[in-house]
Amino acid sequence: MILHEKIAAQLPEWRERMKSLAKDHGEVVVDQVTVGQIVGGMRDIKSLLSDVSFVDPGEGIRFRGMPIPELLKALPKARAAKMPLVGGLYYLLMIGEVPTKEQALEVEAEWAKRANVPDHVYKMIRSMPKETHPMTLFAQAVLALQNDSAFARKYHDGMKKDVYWEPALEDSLDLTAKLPVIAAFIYRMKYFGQTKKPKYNPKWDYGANFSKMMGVADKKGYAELARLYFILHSDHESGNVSAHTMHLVGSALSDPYYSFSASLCGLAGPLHGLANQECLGWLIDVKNQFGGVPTRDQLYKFAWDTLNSGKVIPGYGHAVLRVTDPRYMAQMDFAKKRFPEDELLRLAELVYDVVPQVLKEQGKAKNPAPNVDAISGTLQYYYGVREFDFYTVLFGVGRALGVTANYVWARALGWPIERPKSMTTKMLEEVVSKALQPA
Ligand code: NMX
Ligand code: MLT
Repeated sequence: MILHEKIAAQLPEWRERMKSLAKDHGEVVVDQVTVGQIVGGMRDIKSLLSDVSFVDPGEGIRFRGMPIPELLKALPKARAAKMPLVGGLYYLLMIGEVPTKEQALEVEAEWAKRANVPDHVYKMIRSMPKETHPMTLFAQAVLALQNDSAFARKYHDGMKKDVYWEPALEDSLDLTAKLPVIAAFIYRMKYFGQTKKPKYNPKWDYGANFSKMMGVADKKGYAELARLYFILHSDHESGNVSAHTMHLVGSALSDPYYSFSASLCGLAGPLHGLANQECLGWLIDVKNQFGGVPTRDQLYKFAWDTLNSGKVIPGYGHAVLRVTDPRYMAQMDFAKKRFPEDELLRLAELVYDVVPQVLKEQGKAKNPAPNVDAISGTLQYYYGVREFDFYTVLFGVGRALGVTANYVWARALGWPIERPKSMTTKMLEEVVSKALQPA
């Protein structure tokens, strides 16, 4: 399979680079750690390595070195589509080169072959209480697939370290192929009571299949959105909760299913992926309170009321970014071209005008600009996916692409189990006292 061949061809050089860094330059100092960083969520400590994507605080994400506008232009497109094939993005994340259309379609064909979801997974989802959150169902479904892990099987049979990446790639392809099917099943079952298994059609690409399986009315429009959505949410370097969880759990040689299920549990937190559900809830609250798009002054007061009640304004702020998230801009651009008059979109635009000012006045958030979640729900809502507690599942389908690419490379380069060192508060206070003593 094409991804296997391409990774195998690149491996000797990458392994040499890693060896040289570890053996010849292991003592070179990269960063220092302050007390503030230890008690402040390890912000900005340069201690992770990933070549799949990088977030520049002043510019935003680059996928394999490519900013979003360049990426959307360069990747091959599905027939009669403006948005790229998701298979092309997966090729780029895994291999680091823009694929030809044939190469992107090879990945798509591989997904079509692997999209069959075992019966016991459907049974398990169907058996859960009706009110179960879709993210719980999604994480459980991924775990239920673990039984079929090639990585776990081969590890227990006794596999050599230098081939770990091969079953890791197999599992990653199987997993990413099944996720849109499982997500669509959860959607149709939970909100419409439909328990039929969705069918993945090999004639269509990943985005088109997802839109058909979801059963939205405007299937063409939604397929375009699905392609864009999965691409934009695929990766955000390695330090965010979902990516780092995948990496950490994977470093114990837990297989991709265990690792990704854990990653999804992190994504389900309201400060991370669940913010997209919270965002749309907040917009709808505004709309309901004012019977439509409010005035600037009304929105200004509503935003302050949110802050004064002790809540965050979802979709705004970021741990790394210090500008408007380019993923927000790409989605805004998509929406403005297709439905500029939509009421919720006009409201989201007004929020963009007002909330950064409110956050600046409050003076706490380091970045008062919107992140990816501030707008993604507005687009889903327009196409009829209005059950907003489902939105984080969509984020999860996309995020799998980046974190599995990182997983495969971590195994290919033989990275060790992750194990940072902790200290006690007393020890930290002693470090501070020592630093304060006159020399
Ligand atoms: N609304 C209100 N307060 C905020 C916001 C916001 N949108 N963003 C940051 N702050 C506060 C933050 O709670 C903290 O307060 P305190 O000192 O009382 O603890 C203070 O500003 C400093 O926080 P920062 O250093 O700017 O942000 P941090 O790196 O700690 O957190 C987020 C980053 C993204 C968790 C934070 O901005 C936030 O809670 N945003 C709203 C939730 C959200 O949109 N999350 C999605 C992020 C993207 N994603 O998809 O994962
Ligand atoms: C993400 O996409 O993971 C979020 O923007 C959070 C982050 O990068 O910290």
